[in-house]
Amino acid sequence: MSLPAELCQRLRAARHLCVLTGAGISAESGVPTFRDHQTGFWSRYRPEDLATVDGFRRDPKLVSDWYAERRRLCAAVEPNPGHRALVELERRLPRFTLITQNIDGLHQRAGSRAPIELHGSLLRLRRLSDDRVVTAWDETESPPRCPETGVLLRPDVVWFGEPLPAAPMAAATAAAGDCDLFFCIGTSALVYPAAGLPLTASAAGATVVELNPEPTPITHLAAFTLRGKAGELLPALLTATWP
Ligand code: BV8
Repeated sequence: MSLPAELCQRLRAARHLCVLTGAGISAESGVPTFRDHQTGFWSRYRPEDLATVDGFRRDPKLVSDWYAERRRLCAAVEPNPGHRALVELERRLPRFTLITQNIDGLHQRAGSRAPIELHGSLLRLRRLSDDRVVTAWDETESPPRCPETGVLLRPDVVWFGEPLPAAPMAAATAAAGDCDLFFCIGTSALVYPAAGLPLTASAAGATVVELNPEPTPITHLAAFTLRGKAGELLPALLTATWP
C-alpha cells in the first residue's frame, strides 16, 4: 500500500494530532456501522427512530432491548488493528487527542487513555429521574430499572435532538482548534455538531486527512484522502512513518 511520503513526514513532525472516529473504525471488529442495514430483527427499525427520546418514550422496552443487543454484540468482539494503531500513535506523538462518536467502548479496550466520548457510552445507563449514571443493573429486566430506587433507566448516550455533553464537546472543539494534524476516520460526517469538527480544524490551519473507503461531505477539506479500511490503513501508515 503506497502512502504519501509528505503525509508520513507531517505525521512524524506533528505537534498535536487530533483524531475523530466514527462507526467505520469498529466495522472490522464486526460492529455494524450506524448506517449499515441492521441485520435480523433490527432490520425493521431505523436507528434514527430508535435513538431518540420519543422512540424511548413510545417503547422503552424496544429501545432498551436494542441497546442491550448492541452491548452484547460489542462485548463479544475485540478491538481491531485500527484501534490499536491509534494507541501506538498516542504513545509516539507529543500530543494526541482522540474524539469518538462511537459508544462501543472499543477504543478504551484497545488501550486509548482518555477518548472524548461525544455521544456517550453503551456501557452506562442513567436514571430518567435525575440523570445519575448507573454502571450495574439487572440485565434480565427490560426496560432496566435502578437497583436502588426502581426508577426507569435509559442508555447514557446522546439521542438525536439532544444536546451533546458540554465538557466533552468543549474539549473536542478546543483540540480541533489547536491541532496541526486532524485525522477523520470512519465517519460519514453527516451528524452534527461532531461533523463540524473537521471544519474547525481546517479553519484553524490544521492539515485534515480522511481515512474512509467512501467520499464524505468533508472530503473537500482533506489535504490527503486515504481510501480504504482503517484497520489496514492505520497500521500501514505507522509502518511507513516509523519504518
Ligand atoms: C443536536 C448515539 C441540538 C446514539 C448518535 C432536528 C432536530 C434536532 C437536531 C437536528 C435536527 N436535524 C438535524 C439535527 C442535528 C442532528 C443531526 O446532525 N442529524 C443528522 C442525521 C442530519 N444532530 C443531533 O441531533 C445532535 N444533537 O444537534 O442537538 C440541540 C442543542 C441544544 C438543545 C437541544 C438540542 C445529536 C447527534 C447524536 C446522535 N447520536 N449516536 C446511538 O448510537 O444509538 S449519532 C450516530 O450517527 C452515531 O453515534 C454516529 O456518531 C453518528 C454518525 O455515524 P458514523 O459514526 O459516521 O457512522 P455511519 O454509519 O454514518 O458511517 C460509517 C462510515 O464509516 C461510512 O462513511 C463508511 O464509509 C465508513 N467505513 C465503513 N467501514 C470502514 C469505514 N471507514 C474506515 N474503515 C472501515 N473498515
